[in-house]
Amino acid sequence: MTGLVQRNNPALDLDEIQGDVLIGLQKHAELFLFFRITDVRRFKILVRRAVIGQLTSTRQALQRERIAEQQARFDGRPKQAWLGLNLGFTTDGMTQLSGPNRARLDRSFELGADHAETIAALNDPPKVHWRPEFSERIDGVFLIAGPDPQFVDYYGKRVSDQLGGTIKLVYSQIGQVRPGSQRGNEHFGFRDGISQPGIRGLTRSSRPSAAPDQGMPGQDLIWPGEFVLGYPTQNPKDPRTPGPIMPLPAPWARNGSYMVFRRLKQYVPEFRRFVAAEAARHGISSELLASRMVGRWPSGAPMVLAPREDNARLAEDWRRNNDFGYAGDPLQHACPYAAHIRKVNPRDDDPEGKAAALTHRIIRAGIPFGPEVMPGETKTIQSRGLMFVCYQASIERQFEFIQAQFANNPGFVSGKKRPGSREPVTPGFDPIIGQASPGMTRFMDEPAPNYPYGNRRSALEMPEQFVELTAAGYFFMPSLSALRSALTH
Ligand code: N7H
Repeated sequence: MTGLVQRNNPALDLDEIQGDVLIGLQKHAELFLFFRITDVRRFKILVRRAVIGQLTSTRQALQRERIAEQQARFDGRPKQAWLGLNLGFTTDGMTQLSGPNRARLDRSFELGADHAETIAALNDPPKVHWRPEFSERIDGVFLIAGPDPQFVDYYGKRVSDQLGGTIKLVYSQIGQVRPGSQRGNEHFGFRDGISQPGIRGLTRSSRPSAAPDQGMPGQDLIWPGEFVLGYPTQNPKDPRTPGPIMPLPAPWARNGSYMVFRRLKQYVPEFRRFVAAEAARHGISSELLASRMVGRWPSGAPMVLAPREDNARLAEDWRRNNDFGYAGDPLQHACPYAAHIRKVNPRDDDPEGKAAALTHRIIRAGIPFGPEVMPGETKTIQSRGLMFVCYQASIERQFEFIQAQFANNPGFVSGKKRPGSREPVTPGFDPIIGQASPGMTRFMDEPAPNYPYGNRRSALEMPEQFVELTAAGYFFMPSLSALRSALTH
């Protein structure tokens, strides 16, 4: 077994875990190829013969990351045209490979993203409103990452050719980083990819003696079993000591991970118009209102550290841009309780406690899709949004918990009181990704600031949804040796 050991931390099988899971494939463009297996026997042979050797491991992704960081120090842009290739299977795909009596995996995975029970639990739009291709059976997905759309398109065709008619392409979509000054931003114009959990055994502490439990300042180190099967998980009572290793459904499941995929369409002109009108009504700037909905400014500077105005220097400083909690803002003066980042990662504000909050973390690896807003596009004409991807060891306790118990739950975070009173606060929905149950209108508390103090009550009603689910899937990302042996023999 090979691995990277750090203090008492677990050694990770870097050659076994697929590269997108913990590190992320290097991607300026990424093709998602959703397919159905049409000839299982030949598919297995061809995967073994032609595909497995091309799959990107965590070790490769890590090496590339280090090279890219070195190069960025010189002239800002990586020079290599790296192909990143990963492969995952749905529950149907796993059954194709291993037969109907196969071992059962995570409960939510087995149910599937498109099951009526899942849709109801997450307040997702009914399947008839999804991309029509998702009404067909989907067995798996290839993630093909590279420097530009032409490159990933070329390699997508090559992988399909190498599988020589043993798969049928069901749906494909290319994601791409946004151009020019919007590079690194999602379509509403906010910097993305700042806050990710650190991984014990992989992420180095930037201050090993002062803060051994953090990677970069503010980045909690999480036990790898939260994201990869077969390792110690978080202990919900103590963030430092490991929790149990979850029992494996089968020996080959070790080093596998669950990927949640969601194609989230963003209504950008509609979002801008709504924010402008509501900001005017509340007597604040559009930028301030949008930032209070997100919890960070467009540059990425966190509201908690920069409550009045954007601060690009703070945003670019990796030692400061994620180093905060919410305990110092108990009355939501700086950042509303409902702000997207405060909802989805409550940090030290979670009533369950900080250690328990760390059992609901995810590793995000999405990419924007679709064209830029065209001049004069006052209503969304062309589809654009986020190919949202996240990894975890339990879909139920991680992604689904965040979506259902935090983002869609107006009562979360609970236990808050109005300043100087005992009146309880209902924070409202996550204004970015929160989804109300049918017939209910989304709202959030305190869109207008009371910074540094004050008692002006304000509320925002959001009859429109600015982020709309248009397709979803749950995938198992097996280890490379599971793909080489148990799943393809
Ligand atoms: Fe979110 N946005 O632009 O508003 N997200 N997100 N997300 N998100 C984050 O910290 C956004 C979505 C998380 O640790 C930032 O990297 C948009 C889903 C988590 O403080 C911004 C969409 C889920 C974090 C956005 C979307 C999450 C996070 C700040 C959909 C899970 C880290 C940049 C179109 C259910 C929070 C950063 C932390 C950050 C936006 C989707 C979760 C700007 C537009 C579906 C855990």
